[in-house]
This record gives sequence, C-alpha cells and structure tokens, in this order.
Amino acid sequence: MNSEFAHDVCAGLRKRQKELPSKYLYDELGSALFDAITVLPEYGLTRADQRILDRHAAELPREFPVVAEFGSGSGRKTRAVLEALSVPEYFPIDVSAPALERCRRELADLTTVKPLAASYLNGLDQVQARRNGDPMLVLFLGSTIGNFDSRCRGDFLTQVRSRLREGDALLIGCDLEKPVDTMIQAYDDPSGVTASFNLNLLGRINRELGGDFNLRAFAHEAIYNAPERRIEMHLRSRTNQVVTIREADFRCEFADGETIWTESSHKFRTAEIPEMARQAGFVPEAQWVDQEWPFAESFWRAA
Ligand code: AVI
Repeated sequence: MNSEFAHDVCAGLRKRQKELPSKYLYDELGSALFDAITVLPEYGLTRADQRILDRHAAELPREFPVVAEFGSGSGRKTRAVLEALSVPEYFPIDVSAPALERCRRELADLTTVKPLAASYLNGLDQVQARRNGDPMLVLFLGSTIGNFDSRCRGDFLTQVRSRLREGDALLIGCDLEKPVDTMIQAYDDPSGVTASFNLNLLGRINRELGGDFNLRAFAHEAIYNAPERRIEMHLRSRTNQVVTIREADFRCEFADGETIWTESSHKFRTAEIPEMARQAGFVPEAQWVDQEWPFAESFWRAA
C-alpha cells in the first residue's frame, strides 16, 4: 500500500468499532467546511476563544520574541496575540501547505511569518533548532487538544514540554462541559454543515483512494459519551452494504446501523486543566474562562 492515508483507512476500517482518524477530515474541502462551522450560531467555541484573546492577550507577559503555533489558526485569533506581544518571529506549524500560505498572507503585515509544513512535534523541533536562545510561546488554541485520544493527550503535552526550555510557555484553549443539548447542537447543527464536514471524509477516500462510498448511504451522528466526557462524531450506515477502496485493494462490509467513529472532542472541567499542566511538567500561571460559552484559555509556564 502506497500511502499513509490508505494504510490508516484500512487499519481503522478493520477494527471491530470501525474508525477513521480525525486528522483526515481536513483536506481542502474539509478545511473550508470547518471554517464554516466556526461561524455557525450553534458552535460557540471559536467565538469564545476569540473573545478571551481579544480581552486578555494584553495580560500575557511580553517576553516572547518567538511565537510558534500548532495549526496555522485563523489569522484573526493569532492576530490578537501577535499584536498584544509585538512578536518579531512567528512559526505556524501545520501539515497543510495551503493553510500555511493563507496564514502567511493574513499575518505578514504584523510579523515575520515562517511557516513550517510538519507535524506539531517535528515542527517544534525545527523551531527549537532555529531560535537563537530566545524565549518562546507556543499557541495551541481552539481546543484541538480535545481531539486527542484521552490516552495520548498527556503524552503529547509531555512531549511538547520536553522540547521547551525553562521559561518558555504554552497558551492552550480547552472547551468546557456544558448542557448536553448545547453540545449536541454544536456538533449536529440544523443547517447540516457539520454533517457535510463529517461525510466529506468518505468523499475524500473516494477522491484520493478510489473508494466507492455512497455518501447518501451514511448518516452523520453526534453523541455525547458522558462517562468519557466527549462528543463523538460517527457515520452510521443506513443499510447493509459493501464498499471497495481500489487503491488500497480493500473491501469492507457494513451492517445496517453500524457506525464509523470519525472524531472525539473531549469537554474539560476547569479544575482538571491545571492538573493536566502539572502532570506534563508545566506550572499553570493563569486561566481565563468565557462566561457566554464555557471555554478556558490557560497560560502554562515550562518549569
Ligand atoms: C478542531 N476541533 C477543536 C473541532 C472540535 O470542536 O472538536 C473540530 C470539529 N468537529 C466538529 N465540529 C468541529
């Protein structure tokens, strides 16, 4: 099999609970649909993140000549931080080259943008190699940490910490628990944008791997898994069906009602966030919570 995408798709669809890694939701169309999600009335997360940054970025210590960001972010959110801190050098880290280019164009008037097309940790290694001993602030906005599997979350943060020097810092956004109906509406909006975002993953497999998924034969579903405190997105097969993926030489049977699990979005409690910081080797120094849409922005220092 010739691509990591093909390998991951087959491995995920062979599992008892079929699954597909959520990172593959973001091809060009998926990223455009995600941008649309961020302005949905039902999805308050991005606006909450933005409100906190607009109100509190000026309270961040002005001691970071280097800022790196996991994901190239929306220019607007990052702008609030870069403006407040007058940052000379900004390294957005993203696997998507078009997203990095868009980010460069949006922020070039403000700072020197040095895009890194890499995974988050590899990108951070590259920033580490290129900074000249200057203190660094890493941005991890938008509650993307909630999309990590609960087993990998702590490990990832520890890996981030191990790449930082004492005095560096992480600014991390975490979406908080809220009434179940509010969370479900945010991930199953009545206009169907999130459904399209989810179904596009099957479309991407068709386009890139020669799959023959009939998108109309799957239904988007968002459920709240209360014990695990996460929204799960699934695609439910509407019938018994067989799908083939030509370029992976793969054939997969679906029973009527069976689901493919495509994303988890963990919802945090304010108290668990400082604990997460300490376990990864950070000192939690500040936390701001949006009152309109429970969401926490936290500033952690590498100790
Ligand atoms: C990118 N991430 C934080 C989003 C979330 O809320 O988990 C992705 C998303 N999935 C569906 N809607 C938004």
